[in-house]
Amino acid sequence: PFLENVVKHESFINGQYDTSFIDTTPELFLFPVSKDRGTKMLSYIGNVTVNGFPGIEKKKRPVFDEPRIPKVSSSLKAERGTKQILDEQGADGLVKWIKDQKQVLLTDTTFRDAHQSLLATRVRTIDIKHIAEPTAKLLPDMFSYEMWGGATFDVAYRFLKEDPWDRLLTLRKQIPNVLFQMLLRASNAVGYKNYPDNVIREFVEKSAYAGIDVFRIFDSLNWVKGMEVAIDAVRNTGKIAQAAICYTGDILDPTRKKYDLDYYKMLAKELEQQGAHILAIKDMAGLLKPQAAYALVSELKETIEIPIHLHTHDTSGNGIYTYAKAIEAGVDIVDVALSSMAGLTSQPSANTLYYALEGTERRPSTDIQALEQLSHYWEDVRKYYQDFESGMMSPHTEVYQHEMPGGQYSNLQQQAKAVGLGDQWDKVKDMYARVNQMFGDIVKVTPSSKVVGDMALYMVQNQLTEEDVITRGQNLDFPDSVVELFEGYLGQPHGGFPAELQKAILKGKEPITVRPGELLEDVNFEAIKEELFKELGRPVTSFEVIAYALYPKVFKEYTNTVELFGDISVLDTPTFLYGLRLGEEVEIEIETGKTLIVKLVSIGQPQADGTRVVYFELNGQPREVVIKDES
Ligand code: 3PY
Ligand code: ZN
Repeated sequence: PFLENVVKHESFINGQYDTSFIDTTPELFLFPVSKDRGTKMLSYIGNVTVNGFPGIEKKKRPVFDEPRIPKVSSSLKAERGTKQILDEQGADGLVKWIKDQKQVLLTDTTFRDAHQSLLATRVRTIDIKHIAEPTAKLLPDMFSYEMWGGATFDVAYRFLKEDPWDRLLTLRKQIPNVLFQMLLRASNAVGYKNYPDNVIREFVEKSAYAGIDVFRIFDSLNWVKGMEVAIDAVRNTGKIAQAAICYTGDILDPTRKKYDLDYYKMLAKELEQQGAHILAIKDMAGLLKPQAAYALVSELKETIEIPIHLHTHDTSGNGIYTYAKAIEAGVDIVDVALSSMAGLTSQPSANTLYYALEGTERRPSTDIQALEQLSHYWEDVRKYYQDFESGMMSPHTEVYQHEMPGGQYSNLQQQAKAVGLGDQWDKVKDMYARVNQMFGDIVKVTPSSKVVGDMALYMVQNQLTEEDVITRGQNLDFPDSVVELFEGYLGQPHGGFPAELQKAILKGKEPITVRPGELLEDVNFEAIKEELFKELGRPVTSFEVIAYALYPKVFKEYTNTVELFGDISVLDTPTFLYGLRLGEEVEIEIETGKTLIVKLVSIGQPQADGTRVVYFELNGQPREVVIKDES
């Protein structure tokens, strides 16, 4: 069946393949399966119906409306866009094109940061897939879609039990015209710690191969040395290296001198010299106030030649005003989300910005009706994920005090709930700000923000003060992430670590000051491949090898789940999260042209061994599965 798959593959037939074709084309390994896929699927549905979905309160499946998918003719071809400019004119051609634009260009973050920030990154591939083609056709003039990276990579394996590479490969097929952008945490890749250099290089290469065009690279401490390998790796692929300065503090506040205009100008200059094609200002918490945005963008425009791309979060409610001022100062590109997925901890709304710029020559050429139609779809789909909403209902100017990144807010809140601190969320936010000061006022963005969050949870949980940490440090068992930060394994913060605190946390251990990648041994990909081959009993793709190199435990748990339940990414989201109501029926397309019709008939009483029999109809035939009742 393998050879059959190869010769039938579209890229093979069209001659679009090279030596990595087999390695990087996972669908070649999709053979007809012998195990009963139907039974596995019923086990999953039975299980989630009886026990609920991990991390959210168990409840009866709510009733949802069918999402409104805009009607776009299937014979209409997606217009040529920025993807064609990059492919035909290369990175320098694209940069020149950006500079020639009068309008402000837009990156749509709906597929990544918007849901990372509003819905704890839980949006599944199937919901993006259903709107991908209409999006390509309705919004061909976006600069890029940010659709991968950041937390989406591990969340896909960890919680959604789906393969993030599939998302990238599938969407790339459906969106051929607009650049795909990802968020890359430099030496931390899409993880929470520094990885060996060869892992970073391999990950970048495979991501580029699978479809990423623009890599937004940042270091969580703004340590340029930590970004060198990633920038170089991206440049080697011929794709766009967009290097970011992470914005923290407040350049307008004369009492906060640590991160002033000169600091950001110096960073921007260094990144340009490192080979960045575009500079990003990554305002991950939404701290950049309107006048500060004007000052920062104006000064950077004088300092560097490369285009500037601004990213913010609308947490404070000032997002559109900040963008308006940055646009006035000449920013080239800004990040927005479709309005139903915008605002609050997400990006400012594309729709709103369009109207805000009416009457100016910088208004984007985007079709406002298209933005509205696509927004309807997301308004409906967002309801599926209601249990992952943060509960923030209105602008939250407190962010200027706690400085928590938008992408972290709903995730840390989930973490707090998980350790029983759900009702002490105000305390956790306050402690987050105090920990930042204790750490010497550091840049807070993944993973440094996670360390601050871990420490804040730890201190609230154990009722510790800053003083306790210093005086009782020798006897405290600090979270691993905190120790690693102070050991220097996330790099070096601007101004160094506070010495006394570092001593208390390291308990005599010597910190490192070199780039962690210089000390970490290369990963042996061949050995991983062999190990996985033995374990999974099937050929392994290089996508899977790199996923394992980044997240061994998470990847294995994912493959175990697939073993148990099959490919559950094909389930519609209501069924995936809530199972079925009694008498309810769903259609599940397990592969093109192969559909299962599943009806939940009844759920048996709990038995002495803690199990229940769940009765279904599968394609009209009665079937039953035994489920362990976890309640
Ligand atoms: C991430 O690294 O995931 C972020 O979104 C940081 O802002
Ligand atoms: Zn962000």
